[in-house]
Amino acid sequence: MEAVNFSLNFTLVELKRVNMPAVVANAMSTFREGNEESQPRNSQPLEYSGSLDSYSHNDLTPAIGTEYKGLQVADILELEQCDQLINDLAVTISRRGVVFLRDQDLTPQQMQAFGEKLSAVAGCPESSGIHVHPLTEDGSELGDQISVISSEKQKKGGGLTHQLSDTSRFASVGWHSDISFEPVPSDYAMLRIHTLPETGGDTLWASGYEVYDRLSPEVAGFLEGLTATHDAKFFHDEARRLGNPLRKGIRGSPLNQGEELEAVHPVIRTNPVTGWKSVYVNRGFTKRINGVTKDESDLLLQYLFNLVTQNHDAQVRFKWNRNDMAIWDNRSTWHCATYDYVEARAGDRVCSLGEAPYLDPQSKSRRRDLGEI
Ligand SMILES: O=C(O)CCC(=O)C(=O)O
Ligand SMILES: [Fe+2]
Repeated sequence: MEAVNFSLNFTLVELKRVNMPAVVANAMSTFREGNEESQPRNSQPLEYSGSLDSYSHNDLTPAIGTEYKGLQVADILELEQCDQLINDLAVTISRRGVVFLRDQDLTPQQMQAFGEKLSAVAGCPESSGIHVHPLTEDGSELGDQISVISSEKQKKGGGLTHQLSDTSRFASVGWHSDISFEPVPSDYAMLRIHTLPETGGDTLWASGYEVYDRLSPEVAGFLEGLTATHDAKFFHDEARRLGNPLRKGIRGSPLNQGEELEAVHPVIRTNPVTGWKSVYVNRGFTKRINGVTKDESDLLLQYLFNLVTQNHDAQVRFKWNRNDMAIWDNRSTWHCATYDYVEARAGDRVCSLGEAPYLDPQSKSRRRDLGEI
């Protein structure tokens, strides 16, 4: 059995930055993982300018989640200072993990335009666009880049909870970060629920920054040298069950194609918008921590998943009203739907792609950066 390396002497995967000044290229060379064809455009965290301060808002918990009232995304798209507002929204979403915008009057197409703009303003690589889910049907009603979240599909065995499979019946089985099985996964995702039951169907989010801050420096340092394999091979079964062929072409980035549905990412990643470290493994897609034994991997993953599900002070639970929209940063949060209702529940969803995940060992813990520890 190979000894587990608890020291900080990890092999660095060197990143070469194309067309970057030498000083930045040197700084980038210490990054772990990442991909030179899919790097963030900003080399420093983004700054908040204060343009959203005049909108009524409140933090739903200290760790995660901010709600805005009276802010209409469709209006922002038309304003002269659109880019500044979207910059501040990106910073707020990335810092707070998830933002809730009540009662949004916008079409799925406006949602898509907004998703593209948000991701670009936040510095996604040129090669990243809106994701096309591998299960999206060809010729879908709203186009390839808008997914429909629907309880009817779920009943046919769709989604992460595989209701037709012999799987755990713990509600917490559904915690995930969107599409982490792609080499270039999501930066932001947004969901607007337009059809909902009288009660039930809440969604929960948890903070990857806060979970990172629950680790001792020793264990955090150890995990910072590791990668994990994320895998969505179960989508092959699901595609068969739903009778749709899997999408094997480009799914929003030239790096996301084919039928492998598997990717290797650092266990701890840096969010380029905040510069903060986050735990990046999830119950839905992460199957294996690499370079350790299977037993060690199972133990480590279970521990990290427990930190997500058992720390309700790292979570926020959102109760939807009709046409509310949530926008979250998939690099630094997990989320979990609640299937406690029988009526119909449906909404539209857009998921943009960010950078290939990387770890900048110089990046900070959220609490340390905020002066809380
Ligand atoms: O239905 C929900 O509440 C969440 C669905 C989901 O996981 C997503 O939109 O990414
Ligand atoms: Fe999701």
